[in-house]
Amino acid sequence: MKQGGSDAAKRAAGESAAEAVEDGMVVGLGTGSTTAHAIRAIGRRVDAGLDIVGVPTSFQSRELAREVGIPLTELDDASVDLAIDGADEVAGADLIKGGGAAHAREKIVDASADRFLVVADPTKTAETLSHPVPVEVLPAARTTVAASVRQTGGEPTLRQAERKDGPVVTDNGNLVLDCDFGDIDDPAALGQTLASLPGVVEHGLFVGLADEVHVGSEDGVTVRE
Ligand code: ABF
Repeated sequence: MKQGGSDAAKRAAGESAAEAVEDGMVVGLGTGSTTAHAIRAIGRRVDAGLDIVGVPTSFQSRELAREVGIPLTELDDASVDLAIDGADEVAGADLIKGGGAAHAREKIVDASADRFLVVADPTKTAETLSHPVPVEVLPAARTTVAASVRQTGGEPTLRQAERKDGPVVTDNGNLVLDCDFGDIDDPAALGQTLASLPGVVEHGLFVGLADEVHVGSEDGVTVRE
């Protein structure tokens, strides 16, 4: 995951997106350190009387939302007006996500939202996507999916836990292959190929999904539509 951005830049992006939240909304709460700033800012607004409910995208975002007092619901019970989420790389409206291994739930929530705001620092922006694509796989499909990824020109790596005591296991009980394809000239086609592989639960290409990208910096925020 690209992590070069400063906390001030992440905070600027997160707080900018949090301003788009309005009374009565159902808000998708993404994952990661940039979105965490948005969740905290929304929590402060809830303290001040904002009436919203959140739909978390991960265990991590659920815990933070609870901590800052945002009432929560499930996607089964609500339709999302606005989602705010981070990214590992952004090129136009296309994203690569999944550095936090939460991209399956993130995609369900972000894609269902009427409006999806991406929050990022300048280290995440690119002309062409080239970050390795996280692919969540059923444990039994790890080897077959890795072979298919190699056949399509990618280099898969099974994501290991930070303590190197085993693989990362997602909130859904699956594994993650980080698949390096170099420059991705046609993200939509690659996304379709990955989605068609038996045993793939979800991949981290979010093609054309971003409605707005809030890019924070030490000096302020640029909003790209
Ligand atoms: C989640 O967190 C992921 O989809 C993305 O990989 C990551 C971004 O985290 P951060 O804001 O900490 O860079 O949104």
